[in-house]
Amino acid sequence: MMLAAIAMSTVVLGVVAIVAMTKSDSTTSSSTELPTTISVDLTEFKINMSASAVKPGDITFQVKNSGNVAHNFAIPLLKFKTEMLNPGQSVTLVASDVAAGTYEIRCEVSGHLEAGMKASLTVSPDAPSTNSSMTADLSGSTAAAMSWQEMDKKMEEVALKFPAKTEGSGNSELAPIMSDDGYKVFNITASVIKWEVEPGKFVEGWAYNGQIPGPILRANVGDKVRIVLKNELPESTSLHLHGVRVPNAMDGVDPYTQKPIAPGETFTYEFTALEPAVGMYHSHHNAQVQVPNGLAGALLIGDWKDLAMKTAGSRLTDKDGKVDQEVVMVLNDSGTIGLSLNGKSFPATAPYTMNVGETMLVHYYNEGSMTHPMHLHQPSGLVVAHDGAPLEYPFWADTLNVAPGERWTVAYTAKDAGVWAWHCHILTHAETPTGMRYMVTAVIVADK
Ligand SMILES: [Cu+2]
Repeated sequence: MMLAAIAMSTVVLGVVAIVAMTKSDSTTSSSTELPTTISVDLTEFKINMSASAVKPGDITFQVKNSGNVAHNFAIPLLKFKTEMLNPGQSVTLVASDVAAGTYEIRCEVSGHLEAGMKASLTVSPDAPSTNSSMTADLSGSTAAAMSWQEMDKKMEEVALKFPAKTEGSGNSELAPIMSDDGYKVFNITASVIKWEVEPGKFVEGWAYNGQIPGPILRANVGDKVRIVLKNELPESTSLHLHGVRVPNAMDGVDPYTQKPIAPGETFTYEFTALEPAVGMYHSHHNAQVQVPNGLAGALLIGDWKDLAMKTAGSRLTDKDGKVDQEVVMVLNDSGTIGLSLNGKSFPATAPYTMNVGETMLVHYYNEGSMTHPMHLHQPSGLVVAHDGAPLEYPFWADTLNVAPGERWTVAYTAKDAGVWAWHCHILTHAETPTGMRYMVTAVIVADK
């Protein structure tokens, strides 16, 4: 993996984005400069910046709206601006190759400039070193304060912590209770919990049965399934069975197919599993908040170990023609959980173990808001199903784009022993100047 030059904080609620900006015409490019980061706080009616003078080059603006109404952050001379940010929302933007000069900054909401939301940024080779503009709270953005030796040391420290122990883990299999009327019953409670995303970093997670992702539910084709959802959240919710064939009344789309499940209430979803599925269950109410905050899990219908091998035919070099383990990997990038694999950020992600000749079946689930090209370094992957439909023509991929809402099922057969990195290949989702972070884990292959 390469070093990512720009790191971003994902602790914040709301959207996190990185947008490359257009450059100004001037020539004072400074590719050798270390990255400059300026924290910007928007309130009524002020723009506070952690630095007002910086050296020319790329400038990362970490903009937060701490006010009570919508604001944006604009540098008209550079044709540079953020989207409108709602209260509490943050965004990270990069202005590339900013030349020396004085730049006026403003909020573009009508009347806000006049009310005081303006500032000035001086870009000059004589500006103090970028160190002074660094802020302490931003994960991994302290590069400019470090020598390369310190950087190497920090990277090693993080790497050696893997796999770091944290409280809580998601994806445990929930055994159903058989009802008298022949249903497999899954009892699920949605509530807000403290969730340790990475060592020592606790966030407000929204969880099914205290887990992020929620417990894995399994059924066979032909089973009658009942999911009883109790809402202990501070707001209403509903549950959508994404990629699962259900009657319309069980689709979980309030207010159309049901009323919202109010706090304290319980709703029962019932259906017969008619077809194999690599399904998701997730909130469909205020979902842009509830899902990335953690309200999502896997619902697997059918024997996917068998289906995958039948689909693969003779393409895999597996030693006995059987899948040895089946795992679910839920990708996320926003909400309180942020960039993560199965609710955890490196080094708290769980590693996987295999022996040479064994096959691991992975169901990638994207419950986030961005596409993630997932890349496994060594074992070769045969993509066998998309969104729960076995492929007519399985194909090989070592890097696979998983878009929001998609599920891809990949069979990996281990060929060579070693510790093989497994990560999202948008490198700001995997690395920071202080080491690997976020969407990174490893497959440990033993030569047996
Ligand atoms: Cu990614």
